[in-house]
Amino acid sequence: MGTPKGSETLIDLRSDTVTLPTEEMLEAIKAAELGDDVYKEDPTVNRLEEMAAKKMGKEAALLVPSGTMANLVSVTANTKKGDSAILEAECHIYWYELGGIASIAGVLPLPVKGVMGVMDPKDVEAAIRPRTLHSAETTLVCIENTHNRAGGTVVTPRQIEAISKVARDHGLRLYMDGARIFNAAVALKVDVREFTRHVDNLMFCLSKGLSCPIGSVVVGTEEFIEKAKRVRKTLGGGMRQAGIIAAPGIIALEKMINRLEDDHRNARLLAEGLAVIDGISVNLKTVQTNIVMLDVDGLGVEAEVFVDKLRERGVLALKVGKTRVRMVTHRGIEKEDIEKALNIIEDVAKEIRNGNL
Ligand code: TLP
Repeated sequence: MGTPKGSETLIDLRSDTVTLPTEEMLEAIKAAELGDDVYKEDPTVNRLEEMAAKKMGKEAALLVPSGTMANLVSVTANTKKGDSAILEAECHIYWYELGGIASIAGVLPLPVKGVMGVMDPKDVEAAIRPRTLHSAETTLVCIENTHNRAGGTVVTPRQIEAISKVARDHGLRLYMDGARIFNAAVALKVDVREFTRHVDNLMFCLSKGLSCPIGSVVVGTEEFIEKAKRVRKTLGGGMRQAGIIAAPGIIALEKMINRLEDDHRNARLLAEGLAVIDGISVNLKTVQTNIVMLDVDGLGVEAEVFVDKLRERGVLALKVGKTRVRMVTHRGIEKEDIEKALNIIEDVAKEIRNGNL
């Protein structure tokens, strides 16, 4: 792996998780009123949880340290050991979370292939395993919104409603990994509750496009959150003066949502620029929010080689498959950075095409 030249000019498109807190967030951390959250005595955490529940149109919420823990806590609290859960075959829970729902929650994942991250309700129905002497009873369906590996695609409120109908008809719960749910809401220009009303519970991340340093929030009924809190404690996620995490979270919910539109605009600009570079292919239909997936197969190299070459020139991207690369826009990446990145990518592609490896 090469060393980037002039680190001050790095354009980091690996993820929106690399965003740093704003000055206002750092001030809010300093000023936060604190208490012991395990005793429910941190006023800043309590305020964030109330705000989050209200914003999502649910009864209660719970702050957890990460999106991965939020998913594990939620799947565990929605199921019992030996149950099965239907999830989209490329979803984060299935791909990136070390199989925690199997190894810790004791849940059998039943992957269902979707189109652009969206499962067909008929396929969901067909995957349900009944309670018999032989099968792991299905009790949960999980959706991901926006869908990361599909390229930040939006599962529309209508599509959620259709899946929720199947879930309801069969007595299953519906959970949403809404790590980037505000990107979905901003993309469709609708209130986030349009996405949450048909799910039983969900999580969203503060630490991605919303720019917080740490934190995700699980949201659902009072009863579910009580259960989730016990699971969080079991996993070692009971935090003490967690107001220092909640304080920037409050600012994120108040001020950082609408600006996601800038990230979407930049992602579009990036995707359209990439799509016309010889040897790089992009499915523009999937570019709906702040994620761009590109394939470098046409250049005759693997993603790793391409990503390393970009890194040497100061552009950071993520390998997500043999020839697939992901780029994500976020606060701190401006239109000029996209233009600069495109020039560099075009140069690198040309070098590779000329056999200059
Ligand atoms: N995703 C990360 C990586 O793990 C790939 C990223 O850079 O996108 N759900 C979804 C849909 C996610 O994209 C992520 C993070 C998580 C859950 C987990 O969140 P964290 O990283 O806070 O555990």
